[in-house]
Parts: sequence; C-alpha cells; structure tokens
Amino acid sequence: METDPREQLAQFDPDVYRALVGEEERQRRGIELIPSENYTYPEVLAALGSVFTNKYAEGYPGRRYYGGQEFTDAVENLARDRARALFRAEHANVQPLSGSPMNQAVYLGLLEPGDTVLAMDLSHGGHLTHGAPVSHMGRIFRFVRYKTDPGAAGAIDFDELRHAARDTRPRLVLCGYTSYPRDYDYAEFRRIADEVGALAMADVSHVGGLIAGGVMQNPFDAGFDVVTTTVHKTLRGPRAGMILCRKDLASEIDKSVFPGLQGGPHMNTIAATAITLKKAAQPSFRAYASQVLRNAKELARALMAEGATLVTGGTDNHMIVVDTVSSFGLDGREAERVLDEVSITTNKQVIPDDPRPPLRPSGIRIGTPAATTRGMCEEDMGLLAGWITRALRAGSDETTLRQIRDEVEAHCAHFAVP
Ligand code: DSN
Repeated sequence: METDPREQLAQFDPDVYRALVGEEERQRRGIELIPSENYTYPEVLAALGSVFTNKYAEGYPGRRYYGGQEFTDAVENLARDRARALFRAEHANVQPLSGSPMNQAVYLGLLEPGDTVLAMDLSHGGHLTHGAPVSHMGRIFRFVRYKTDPGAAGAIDFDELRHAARDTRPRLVLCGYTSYPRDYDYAEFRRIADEVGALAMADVSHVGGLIAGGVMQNPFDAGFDVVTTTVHKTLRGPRAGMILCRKDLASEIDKSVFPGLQGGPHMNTIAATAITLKKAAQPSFRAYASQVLRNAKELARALMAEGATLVTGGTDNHMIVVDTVSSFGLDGREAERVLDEVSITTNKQVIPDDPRPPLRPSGIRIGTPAATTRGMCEEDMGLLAGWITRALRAGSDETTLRQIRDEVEAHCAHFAVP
C-alpha cells in the first residue's frame, strides 16, 4: 500500500511538518488582507508537487537542450497559448521565476546599460524592480521618477510626466505599481511614449487577474509593447511571472529570459501556470474579479466611515492604503503588529513622500483578493472595517484585542480555505 506523502513527511521531518501545519492553520484561522497574496487552487498545488519538479528543460518548446521533453513541451505550449489568448497578447514567455526576474529580463533584453526609464516614484506606489537605488537594476539603468498628485485624488500628474519624458528622452516608459490604489490612463502613457519614441511597458503584477477577469483595462488595448504580470496575486496561481509582448520583441525577450538571465525553467510551476490560466478563462473567474473590486470599494467606504484616512481617498482596484499615523497615531509597523494580534494580516507600507523609513512607514496596505477567494462579500467588509479600526484604536489594550481576535476567528470559521 502507498504511504500518504504527508504522513511520510510528518515521520521523517516533524519540524518542517509542524511548521507546515502551523501555516495551514494560520491561513485558515484569520483574515489574509495582504493585497499581493491569495489562496491558490488545489489543482495548482497538485501540479506544484508533481514530477515536473524533476525535469530540466532549458530552452523553449521544440528547442530544448535536454531530451525527454514531450510532456514539458506540452504544458509550456498550453501555458503560452492560454496566456496569449487571455491577455490578447501576440507573444508570451511563461518562464520567469517570479516578478523580479520578469522585469529584469525585460530591461536587460530591450535596453542598453545607462538607458533612461521613466517609472513611478517608489513611495507613490512604484516597485523595487522599477529602479530602486538599492536594486541592481537601479545601478545599471537610469531611472527617472514621476509622481501622483495628492490634490487630484492621487491621479498621475501627466503634465509633469510629459515634461520629464521630453527632458530625459527615456527609452522606456513604465506604467506599473505595487501600492497604488487607482487605475491608470494607459492611452495617455502610450501617447507620451510615442511623443519621445519610447517603448511603453506596463507591470500589472497586482491587477493581472482583474484584467484577465475583464474588470480592469488591458494595456494592450492602448497599444502597449510589453506587459508583465506575476501569476500568484489576483490571478491565484503559483509564484511565477509572465512577460507578454509584441511579436517583433519576442526573440529579444525570450533570449533575455533564457539564456540571458535564468537557467532551467521550473516546469512544475509552468504546469501550474497553465492550470491557473485555464481557471482564469472560466466565467466564474470574471464573477470573482468583479467581487474583489466590489469588496475593495465597500471596505474603503466603511474604513473611511470609521474615521480612517486613505491614500488617494479611496480605491479603483483591489487595494487600499491607510495612513495609520494620521488616523490612529500608530506607524505602519505598530499597526501591522496590532492587526496580527487580532488575526488580521496586513503589511506596513510607505505613503507618498513618506517622511518615515520603510521599516517604520506611515501606513499599511490592505486588499481583498484572498478574503474574496474564501467567499467574503460586501457585508463582511463592513465587519472587517469595524474590527480593523477598533483594534487600531485599542492599541495595546490586550483585553479588547483578545475580544476582537475571538470575533474575527469565529467569523473566519464560516469561510472555507480552498
Ligand atoms: N511583494 C509584492 C507585493 O507585495 O506587492 C511585490 O513584489
């Protein structure tokens, strides 16, 4: 009789097994509100833990450097075809190991060292891979920053962006964010890039699932050249990245991913990506994506009604940034810790032009994708806003925090984890 792999693990390595069971229990017990996290599908977990892990497959389908590729080619072709169809892209590369190598491969494949990239300021919502000085890319390329206009509900200041483009002649205009709760005007980005002869790239890692679900705009509809997205956020897939691009850039992108930057692709992850993309093409995924947005709008409304100050004054996507210093007198690290105590998981977050350092910033970032996956809807968002604001006001009052944690955990018990 075959032994259950989990039992084998429990017997062979009880330390790791205990941590695994603890994490399963943590994910079930509380509410996961980190906007970049989600609960993936059982089918994805099955593919991730499959024999595709054993296989080396450097190269691309039909052009590999090792034998035995009948089935790896099949799953990579499925993932590429499904990605192209879902995002209306001419070409897809599904090998990036995650979000950072995905963006690095684009810069290294399409630019020369020293080229200028126009990208969102980090404290206004840009990502580390959009040229943070501490990143290797920030040393190789010249990143010039644009910002949002706090006076205009956080809209991007396109006049400033256009001036910066004319002054600095970027090779690439990058539209993408990791903590920006609004949608972008992709057509205006495209116009500015055209005016200075630059490529237009969108990093939609956060909203990839919302675009796939048809509830947010697709940058390809505005004529973008390159779109990157992670697979594990709103798309609910494995930890991975994808590069989608115009056909005439395909060869540069593919060469940049392999052999330029990476070695053997993780074929178990690519199989899981193929499954994720099939899931995202189902009508039920469209309903999910639209519920994610409705939940975020309702949570933002309820938080503001309870006295919270939100960066940009609301949200157009799945994410909300709360200025916890001005609302509750707690910095982001303290707010994250207090919410951890009541089984609500969030992450500390810098706010635009934050005077505080990244490990003690002025806010927290919260989002609805994981809670929506568990089946929570608008009425749960009202409860959530109440628990969050009560906990942040309670600060170090342990009795109140214990009470709130009991309420949160009792409520979560009604929502299954996939
Ligand atoms: N760590 C991801 C996020 O939380 O947005 C981006 O890399």
